[in-house]
Amino acid sequence: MKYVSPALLLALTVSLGACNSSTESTAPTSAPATPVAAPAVTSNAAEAIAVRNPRIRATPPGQMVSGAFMTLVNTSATPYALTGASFDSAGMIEIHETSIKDDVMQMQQVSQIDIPANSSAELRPGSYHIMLMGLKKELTAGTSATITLKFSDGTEKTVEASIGNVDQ
Ligand SMILES: [Cu+2]
Repeated sequence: MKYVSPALLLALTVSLGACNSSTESTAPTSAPATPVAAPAVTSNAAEAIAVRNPRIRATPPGQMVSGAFMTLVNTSATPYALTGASFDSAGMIEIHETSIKDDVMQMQQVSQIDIPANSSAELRPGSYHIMLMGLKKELTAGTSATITLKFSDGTEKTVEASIGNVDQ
């Protein structure tokens, strides 16, 4: 006849209990995993658009107009557009597109310049530019000035543009 001492029985029970408890605590939770939410789209034009090489054509004394040029790089998957700008010493600002018609170079006002998703828009002489009119002061080569860009989503971005002889 086998004899199991009560002490051993107790030890076994405790040990089993401990084992069970340990197993429970490490068992995976039966609750369904919370689906990972897609990251919120926090992008706006001011953050998504990088302004490269902003430059403004220097003006000789007495000249009241100039142009601002730059490359607008859209680093996002959302299309944006440049819809306007402000410049302290300009009385009036328009967005223009230069084109050649019947061998005559002409400028035309446009409502905006599209900056497609993951692409860029080029503002350069002979093409799109920001026309600065009614200048209240001379724009001296070698200096710089701030210009504020306005985008289609209502955000704005102020950049420091170099003033000089803009050829392209
Ligand atoms: Cu113009």
